[in-house]
This record gives sequence, C-alpha cells and structure tokens, in this order.
Amino acid sequence: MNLITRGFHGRRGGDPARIPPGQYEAHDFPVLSVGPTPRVDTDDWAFTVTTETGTAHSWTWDEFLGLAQERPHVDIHCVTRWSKLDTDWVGVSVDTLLADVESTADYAVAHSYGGYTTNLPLEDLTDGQAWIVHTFDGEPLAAEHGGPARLLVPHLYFWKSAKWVKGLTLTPGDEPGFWEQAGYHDYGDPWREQRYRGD
Ligand SMILES: Nc1nc2c(c(=O)[nH]1)N[C@H]1C(S)=C(S)[C@@H](COP(=O)(O)O)O[C@H]1N2
Ligand SMILES: [Mo]
Repeated sequence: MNLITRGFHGRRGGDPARIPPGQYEAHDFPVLSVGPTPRVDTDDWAFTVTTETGTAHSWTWDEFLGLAQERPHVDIHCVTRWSKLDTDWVGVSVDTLLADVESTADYAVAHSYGGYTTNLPLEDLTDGQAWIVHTFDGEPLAAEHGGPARLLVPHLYFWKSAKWVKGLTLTPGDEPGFWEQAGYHDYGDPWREQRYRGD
C-alpha cells in the first residue's frame, strides 16, 4: 500500500487541491441556520416550480420519491470557511424537475419553508450541477440540515443550498435572496472567493 499516494490522491479528503482559497477542511458537519428549524411533515410537503408566466408544476413527497434518484458525491464549501469533502447524498436532479417545464427565464429563486430565499442563474441549476436531496450519508436528511429536503448546489458557497426547500421560482431577471440582500456575493463561487458583494 502506498500511503503517500493515498494521502494526496485518495477520495477520503486531505487533498489541498480540493480546498478553495481561505477554506479549511472540516470533518464534522456544522449547522448554520438563520432562524428556528421548520418541522415539515412529508404528508404536507410539496415541491413547486413556478415559471415566469405563473405556471406551476408541483410534486408531493411520494411523487418526488418516484422520480429518478441520483447519488451525488461532492465537496461542499461554506462561506464561514469550512469545507467538507466527499459528502454523499441521494435526491432528484433539478434537470429532472425542469424536464417538462417551459421557460425562457435566466434566473431562479429557491424558496424555503420558513421564508429563506436564495437566487441563482438557472444555468447553475442545470446540466447535472444541482439536486433536491433527501438523504445524507445513507440516512434521511436531519431537520437541522434541511430535511425533509434541501437544495444542493455544491459548486457555489453552501448558503445557495437552501434547506427545507419548497420550490423554485423562475425569473427573467436576477432577484437577490436573503443573504444576497444582506451583502453576500450575488453568485458565490468559492474558487474565486466571492464571499461578499464586490469580491
Ligand atoms: N432555509 C435555509 N437554508 C439555508 C440556510 C438557512 O439559514 N435557511 N443557511 C444557509 C447557509 S449560510 C449554509 S452555510 C448552509 C448550512 O447548511 P448546514 O446547516 O446543513 O451545514 O445552509 C444554507 N441554507
Ligand atoms: Mo453559510
């Protein structure tokens, strides 16, 4: 066994090339929430995509679980400087949810139970880059981490990954969400250290 190769090229972390500038590797899973944790029963849960014309497409929990399931294995990066490598999730690709949605919108706002919002270009939610996930590390997603389901957009800072997500609204223009209105960067690329507006 070659320990040096394993240490620097293994899939269990420890690879500095995978840690964006100004970040450190966390081995725990910190909880960062603005307000109290909403408790959403899966019997009452629905996910809705609303287009710029107001057309809505909704899925109940059972319908959502009946869609094609994917298993993203990704690194995540929080603006408070922790990065977590090799996280395992199960969920539905946003591509699957948008497959029958007719829209010419360029942006989206993710809305959460509890009122949190965050904005993203639609092109960052498509082409296998974003999921609505319900399972972390083989277990149902814990409420404090966004269960029953959260958005997962691992290539942007983790505040874009809305917990307790209940829908996406597709918008022609960019509409800043909760942290973006509070001075966080509009886009939030961890590799370009886009933490705050103006970075
Ligand atoms: N609905 C909602 N989603 C949210 C947040 C929040 O406060 N409310 N915090 C964001 C921030 S700033 C981060 S870093 C991650 C934290 O996710 P975690 O608590 O699972 O680590 O969720 C993001 N999604
Ligand atoms: Mo964050």
